[in-house]
Amino acid sequence: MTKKTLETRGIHELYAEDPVAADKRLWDREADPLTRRGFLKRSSLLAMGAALGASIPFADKMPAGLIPAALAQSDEPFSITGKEGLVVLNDRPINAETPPHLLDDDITPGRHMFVRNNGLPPEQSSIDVDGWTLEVAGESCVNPATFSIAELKDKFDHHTYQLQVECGGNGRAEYTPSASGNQWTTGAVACPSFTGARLRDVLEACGIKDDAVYIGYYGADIHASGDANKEAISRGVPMEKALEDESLIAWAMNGEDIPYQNGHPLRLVCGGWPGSVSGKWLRRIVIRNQKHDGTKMAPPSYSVPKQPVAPGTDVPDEDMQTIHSMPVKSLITFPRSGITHALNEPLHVRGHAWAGDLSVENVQVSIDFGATWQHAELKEAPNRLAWQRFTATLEFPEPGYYEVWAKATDSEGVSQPMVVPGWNPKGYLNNACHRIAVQIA
Ligand SMILES: Nc1nc2c(c(=O)[nH]1)N[C@H]1C(S)=C(S)[C@@H](COP(=O)(O)O)O[C@H]1N2
Ligand SMILES: [Mo]
Repeated sequence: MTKKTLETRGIHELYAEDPVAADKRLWDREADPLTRRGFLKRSSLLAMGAALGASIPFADKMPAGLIPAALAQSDEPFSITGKEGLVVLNDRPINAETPPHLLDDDITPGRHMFVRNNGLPPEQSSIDVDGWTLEVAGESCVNPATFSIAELKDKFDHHTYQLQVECGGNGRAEYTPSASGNQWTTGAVACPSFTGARLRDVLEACGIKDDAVYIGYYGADIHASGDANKEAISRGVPMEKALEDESLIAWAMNGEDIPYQNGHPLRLVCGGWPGSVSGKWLRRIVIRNQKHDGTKMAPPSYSVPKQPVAPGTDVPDEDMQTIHSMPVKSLITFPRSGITHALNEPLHVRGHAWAGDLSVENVQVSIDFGATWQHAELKEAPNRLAWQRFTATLEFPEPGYYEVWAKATDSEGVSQPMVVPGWNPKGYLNNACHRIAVQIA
């Protein structure tokens, strides 16, 4: 399809026919900041409802093209309620990433946690916490059961862990040729503290048959097309990951309700793996006697080539494998890129490093484009699967333009690459070194 045809067709029409082309068309526009007006021009009523956090009962009476007053007042960059400061990459479905300097807290506050929606979340006003149920079933479940949130809290021990959640596509924007999907730069990662029941305790209470190999989740959100019978996503993890101490069915984040966009009132959290295994608005868990086969389980979703491929290669599904643990990575969260700093004052930099299922062994920083490196101070993680804080004090030889680079190495001796790693068709697993610009005056 030529660019011209893409531009002259209605986005919804195009979504129905060719979602990839439709998505591409939205990203092509990202050169322009996404303003409220821009957002509304291209949004369906469903997406508008999601942005307002409520449906529009008299939608059929709304004049075509009318922008709801709640959203129409300004041409300021569009922002999501409760997520101010995040950069919106897509509004259908809603996806927003966090600038590095807003990830500076040890424990990510709810308002700074990125949002990655594959479809349309349940309407906020329809979420009835007291009436919410979690069903546990599947062919490898001995005694299928349903729990209210109160029952989960009552029957199972409570556990709190700080857990890193990173979207498999974080860093996708750097791949060439470009990969379809949200053009995440560095901000699809967070490490809040989650409280809930251990997934293991709940599964064991329902009985796990000997042939169990996988679990799968289902959430209350629906497909981006608005078709209520189609799931947005239904993924899962092998039994070993599901049974880890840190795999939680969480009802709280940072001691409060989980933010609406992050899966209130209940979500699965399996830290260290692609964020897509941590199901939001959790309604149902199935114990499977085969690899879970829900929406977005099969390649190319969340899969990479089994063998490295040349950029741009068409990789057949059978040559792809599902991503498990995420690779070692780090992010400089202070100072903000682009600052000017005085020559005679040491510069204190800090950030976080994480390594999927592993821990981080060391972090090094460079001010000369990787020619020389110095060790940063690295803290231990508060618990397994949490990110680790690094700090370093830098001195600069003379005024001018510098970049600070950070490079983490995991407990198996594997380091972050300085350039974008192996190209893959969907642009997953970019763990290249993060860098910030510093002017020394
Ligand atoms: N029900 C449901 N769960 C979901 C998703 C979704 O769209 N629906 N997105 C997944 C993906 S791809 C990621 S990266 C994480 C993002 O979590 P967050 O939006 O809370 O940051 O949620 C995962 N869980
Ligand atoms: Mo994701």
